[in-house]
Amino acid sequence: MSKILPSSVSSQVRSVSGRPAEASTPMEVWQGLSAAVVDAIADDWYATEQKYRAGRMEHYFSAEFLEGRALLNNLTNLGLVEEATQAVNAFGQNLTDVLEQEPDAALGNGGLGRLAACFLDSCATLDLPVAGYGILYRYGLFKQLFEDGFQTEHPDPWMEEGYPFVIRREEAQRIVRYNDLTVRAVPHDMPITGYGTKNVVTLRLWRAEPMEEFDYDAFNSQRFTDAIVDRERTADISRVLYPNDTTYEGKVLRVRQQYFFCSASLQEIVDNYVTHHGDDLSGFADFNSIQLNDTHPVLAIPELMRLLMDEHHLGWDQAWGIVTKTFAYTNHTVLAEALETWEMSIFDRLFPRIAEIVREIDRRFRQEMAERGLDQMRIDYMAPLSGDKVRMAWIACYAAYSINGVAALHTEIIKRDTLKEWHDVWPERFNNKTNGVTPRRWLRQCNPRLSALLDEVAGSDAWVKDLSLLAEYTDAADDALLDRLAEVKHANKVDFAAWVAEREGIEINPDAIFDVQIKRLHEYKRQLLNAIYILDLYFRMKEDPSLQVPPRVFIFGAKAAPGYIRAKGIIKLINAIAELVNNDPVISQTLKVVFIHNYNVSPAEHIIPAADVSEQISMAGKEASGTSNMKFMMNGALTLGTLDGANVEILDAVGDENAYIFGATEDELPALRATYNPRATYESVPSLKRVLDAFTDGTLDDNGSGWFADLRRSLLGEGNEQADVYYVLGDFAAYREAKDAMAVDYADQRAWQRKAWVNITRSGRFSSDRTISDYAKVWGIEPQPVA
Ligand code: AZC
Repeated sequence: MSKILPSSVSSQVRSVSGRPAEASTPMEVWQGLSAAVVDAIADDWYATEQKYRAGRMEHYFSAEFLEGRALLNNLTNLGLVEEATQAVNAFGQNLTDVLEQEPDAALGNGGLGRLAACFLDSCATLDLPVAGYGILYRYGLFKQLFEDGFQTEHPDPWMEEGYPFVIRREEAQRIVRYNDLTVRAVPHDMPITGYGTKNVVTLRLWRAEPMEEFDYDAFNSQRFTDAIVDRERTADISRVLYPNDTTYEGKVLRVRQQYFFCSASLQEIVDNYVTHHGDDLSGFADFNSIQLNDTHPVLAIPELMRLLMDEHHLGWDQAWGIVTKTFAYTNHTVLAEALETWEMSIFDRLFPRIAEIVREIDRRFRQEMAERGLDQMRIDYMAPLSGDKVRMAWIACYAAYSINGVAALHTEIIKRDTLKEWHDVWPERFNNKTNGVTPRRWLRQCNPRLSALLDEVAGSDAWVKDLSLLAEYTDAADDALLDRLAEVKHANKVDFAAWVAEREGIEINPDAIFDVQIKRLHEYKRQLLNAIYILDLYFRMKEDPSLQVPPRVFIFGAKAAPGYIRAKGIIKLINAIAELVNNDPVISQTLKVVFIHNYNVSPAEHIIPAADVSEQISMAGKEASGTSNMKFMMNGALTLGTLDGANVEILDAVGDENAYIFGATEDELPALRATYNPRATYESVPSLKRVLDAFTDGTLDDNGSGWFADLRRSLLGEGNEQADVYYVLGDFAAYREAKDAMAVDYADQRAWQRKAWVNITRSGRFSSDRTISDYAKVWGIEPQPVA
């Protein structure tokens, strides 16, 4: 393994700051140390790239890569943490402070984007010939602040101060043409290191740049604004992740973005094929496979058709034959709104040739299905075009050689409901790939204390590359070991309490139960159920001051989509409950509510190692998989959850006695819903009325927004709106019972630690290494270690 020399660190720092290393700021040290890491891996990265490009490769297309911070992750993977610590200590700096300078690369929204990042880590660690392709957004996911408890959104210019982990590759630029605009796609490569290997995977992020910096003539004739119009239109393409698409122009921009990175990536992949195998493209699919991470990159399908036919002169049938051996598609959600559809007029406006190809795909699809004997109604339902809409998921299902869901239950649901019609025609295309998370970032790096204990128990760090090894030690949990585990958790909680005090200004008790729900804010995830529980507990304690309640801290982290008012209402509600609870002189001795603002990858690294309870309480059938559930489990938190997504498999791994499962199951819900009356539940479940009435009776203040009344209405119904779509009130009694029982169980610390240990040691199958090994079979690739 290459080592960074301390002299190289200080000279890199000096070249960044122009001052002696001792006099450089922590930010400059971060820059210099990061540059030294890139220097250390440069040869291996190049060697990997050369090797991969010559053989069969998998290309992972994703609109999101939620990488988070890179420096510590790279140091961990390369085994350089100790050396880096000494190097910066040598000039009077402290590594922890330096690491805190790094902005998160938040080029993603949530689970889907973080999954892509975990996958690349696993591909690197397993030496698999894979590259990632996406967009270098100038602004990552918005920065969240709270003002009076309301979420406000602010830009996140994460690269503005320079970012050593992306390398601009000007020479590898491609041209992307729209009907109304031609742009340069300039690749910016991010090295993704693996643990204990020389292989370095490339994440290629495209940035849109104008053909010309500005219109010189226009500028010279003092038409200054005209001179930069095209430059700004171009920059818009890679300016932000998920621009607001509630307007037509917003949709046009999204489609432009999607085409942008698909076209640039495919041009490169096709060129690379030609370089290595000549310009007969018929063998393309022997060397290339492309995973479509949800529907955002589905435009790659007609774009590859275009490249093969128009640039390489293949006929339709031959091109389609290649395309249908190249693409695989992952579905990440059963929520209808996420199955993208676009107006055909957008395609006609931006790229008439792609529009024409999509029409032809539609025509041939209809013909093929008619020949198979499908009835007209079904054909109309499944066809890529419907009226003026293009259905991206349907195109993916038609073209893909493999279609997968992200947890066993989810895959069953897509086969049965969401994608049933496709499953009827092509059952052999469907397969499950239960998600996983990388144990490097989510255990080794974020929880050094537990890591050290595991090294000791297992006698080496081999578990970091093969998490299933830990299963051998489930029974090793004697009192001495459990004492150590308790010390680790307690120390993590003390650290976390200090972090919360500093970041949020709230004092929390490290001996309390840390009960955590961190994920995007969405009604189906039911943060509202958690909030209702807390408010109910507050009232119970007010009512009966003698009630025995162990100290508890309820921790939230969540961003709401800027246009999703009801989700923002839930944030405001939780903040209002926090006000109420944290400022009550008596109750706050026992309970605290903390809403971590601007939840992101690096806050998660602070929160998860300190958690006792992992809230995974979505309405059954709605959370495709979940991945924080896996991170918590690895770090010894117990799941409090419904039988949804990967919770089902977590329960299977740990056994009933090591998790808290409650609520209606996916197969029970239809019957329950048929007779469900939320108003009757509100009247009959003890205290529920008291809680919901507190939304609007002045107990909680929504600053006149009317949002709390809206939340109450969403649960109880009014007018035509369907009430309590996500069965919050229906599951409340079961949730309260499970959560109360859990709090009682916590008092028996020895038993609790034993459960935590079972969770840690049985988390092996939730390593993304396992997931990626499964994908590698679908992709037809083998490890290619560089010498
Ligand atoms: C998420 C799912 O909601 C989550 O359950 C899953 O774990 C994750 O993908 C990774 O598979 N979905 C998204 O983040 N986004 C979309 C569009 O589905």
